[in-house]
Amino acid sequence: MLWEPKFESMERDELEQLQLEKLQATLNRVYMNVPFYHKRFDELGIDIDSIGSIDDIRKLPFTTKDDLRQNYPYGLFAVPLREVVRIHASSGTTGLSTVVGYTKNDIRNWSNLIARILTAGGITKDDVVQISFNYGLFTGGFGHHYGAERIGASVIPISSGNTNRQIKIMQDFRTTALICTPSYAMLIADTIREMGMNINSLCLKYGLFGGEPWSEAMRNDIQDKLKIVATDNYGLSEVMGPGVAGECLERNGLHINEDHFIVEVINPHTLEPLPLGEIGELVITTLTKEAFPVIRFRTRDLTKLTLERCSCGRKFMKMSRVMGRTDDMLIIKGVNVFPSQIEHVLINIENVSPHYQIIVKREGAIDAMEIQVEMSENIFSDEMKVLERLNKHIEQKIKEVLGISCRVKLVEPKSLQRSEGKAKRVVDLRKI
Ligand code: DLL
Repeated sequence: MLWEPKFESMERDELEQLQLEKLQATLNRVYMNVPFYHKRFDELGIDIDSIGSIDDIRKLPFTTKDDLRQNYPYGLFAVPLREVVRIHASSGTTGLSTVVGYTKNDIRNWSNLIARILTAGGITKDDVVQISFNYGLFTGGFGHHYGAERIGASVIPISSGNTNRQIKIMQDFRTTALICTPSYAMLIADTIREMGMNINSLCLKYGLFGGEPWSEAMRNDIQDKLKIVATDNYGLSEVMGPGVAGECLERNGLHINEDHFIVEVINPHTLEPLPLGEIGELVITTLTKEAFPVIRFRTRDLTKLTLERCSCGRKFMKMSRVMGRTDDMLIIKGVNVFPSQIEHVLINIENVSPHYQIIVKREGAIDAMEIQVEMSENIFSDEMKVLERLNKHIEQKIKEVLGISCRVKLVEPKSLQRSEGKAKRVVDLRKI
């Protein structure tokens, strides 16, 4: 267990003082050691000594994923490579990958923060933790691994994939906690059902899921099927990896590790900061990272913040589950569409499963959206008439919510590709 009330339950004024000191140290570090920040602050006439309060952070420029790419691979490192003990990178599916580094201290801090989040999610040294995130350049596998060892749990570093083997190991090794993406947890749960295995023959108690967006309905489904308590866990490689924020057992928002990060929510169009409670883009500044500090990094993730008291005793601010990404937004026939809106409609309709894929095409000069939705087993063999009615019903509901029409195609149960990592919900053929 790692429960650090000295930090996690710190009073606000004390916390802000600590944040300010660490922010000043971080600004010095990047100004001295990273030519990119040095040049940018000079160009904008920013004197880092003038940052005398947390609110002054607004005087600083944002850092974007493009800035990281332009400095590929090591341009934004703030220490010489010989002090770097670990390198991770994003997959690079949307362009050149971004590369991040960690010093020994960074790894220690990272492990501690993951340990806190595992503890908040119910995991202790008595647990057998199966880590089914990919081990490799992705931060999910190794990040959780070090944190789970830090609390003294028994770690099974199985990595992702080979679902039947995952389940056998889970049964034979008496796994009590599962750590992976929510979509992989769902695939594991469905596979257990198909195998006809009695879930009570497993010892699972907790699940920590993250790395991609998921809904409350999906949480309920996973909790029911696996008979576990499932918590949400958020992070991104540019800032650290997992370990930025995680839910406690109250399961009502993710506590942000504010002694290591300053978070803001901004309007993604005007770039102005938004008050607590308003939905906008999350911006993160690291306070303790040595090898790869980032200043006001624009995450593109949409969320809102709250300072409401939590029954668990942690006083760190909470962020709501990520509601989507600013770059997830599809513009179809001029209308802004988020995949999460479509998911929300589907979840509230009976006889369809939560598995769907959105395909966007251009027919002539006009955008066309097709949503492929898996039927549930119990309706699959019904008459055509019933299926047609369901089809029309979904199309109508989506039109009500989005204001544009789409084509819904009901597909057979289990026909859409399942994911062992992050699910791919959108196929936009217009870009090809
Ligand atoms: O996905 C780090 C991570 C691994 C977090 C495992 C939690 C668990 P990246 O590959 O850089 O890093 O992807 C980061 O994934 O900006 C979000 O858009 C999304 N994301 C991560 N966690 C969540 C979550 C890891 N809990 C990007 N809910 C982020 C929603 C999430 N989206």
